[in-house]
Amino acid sequence: MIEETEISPQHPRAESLINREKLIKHQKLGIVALAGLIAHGRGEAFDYLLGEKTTENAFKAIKTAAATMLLAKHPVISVNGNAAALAAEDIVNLAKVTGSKIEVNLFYRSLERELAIKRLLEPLGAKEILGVGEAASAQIREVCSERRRVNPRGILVADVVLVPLEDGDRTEALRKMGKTVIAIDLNPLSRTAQWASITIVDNVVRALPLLVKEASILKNERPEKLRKIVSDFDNREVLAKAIKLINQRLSEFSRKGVYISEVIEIYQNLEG
Ligand code: PTJ
Repeated sequence: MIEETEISPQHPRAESLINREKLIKHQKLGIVALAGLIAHGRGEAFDYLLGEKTTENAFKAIKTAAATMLLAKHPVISVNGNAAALAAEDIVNLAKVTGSKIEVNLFYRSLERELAIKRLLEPLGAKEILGVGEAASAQIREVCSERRRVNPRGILVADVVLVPLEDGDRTEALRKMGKTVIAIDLNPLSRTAQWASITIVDNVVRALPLLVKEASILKNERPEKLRKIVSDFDNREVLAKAIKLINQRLSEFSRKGVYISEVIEIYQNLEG
């Protein structure tokens, strides 16, 4: 029996605390790596700086990602512990809408964790989960971690790979193999964010449902329209805007001293 801390919906940071509890629960269930909790904390810090909402800039990347997945021949959604814990249902729905395969690919690889993720996704309607155990029989030599082990019918032959939040060097290797990589990463400065073809600088919790929605809308559009969305997209601009947003917000708050509006009001009343 896994004990869960009850979060009051009245708590000003209820949503953030609920997501944190999800991570803790799924860590105890053997789905999230211990380091996944640290990774989540890093994400939370960037989310704070970005304003904890999907920006117009992120939405542009989401729309382009949806169009890219719909145009792809072999799209694959790569799933790790954190993504499974935070957005299992959205991952399965996205796979259905875009005709993508789902492949488990872990940094802290163990058969137990792969099976636990498979058991989480299958009851939600996932048809086939690639990358579990011996099925990940191919290797991407350029990748320096256990993430190098991939399925020969999945990531190895994919033309488009979606990587919701992850570490380091794999995106670079996949790009160098000629694949289009869509990353969801709250840190616009991370190697993954910088190397991706399309970087969605947003929380997977907000970005994935929007990606499912956009893909459902765009599914009925003609390929020319989808191709136009993709060709109009500039990832460097998206990254620059995300960094600029953090910069602007920090400059503004450093000028005011505080950023919570109620606190500003109290200070102003005291001054008045
Ligand atoms: O499940 P495994 O074994 O594959 O391991 C997964 C983790 C996440 C532990 C592993 O990939 C890792 O160590 O990742 P990093 O290096 O901590 O990088 C995670 C990145 O995701 C950081 O740039 C975070 O800012 C970002 N991030 C964390 N939570 C979220 C996020 N981005 C979007 N949404 C989030 N909820």
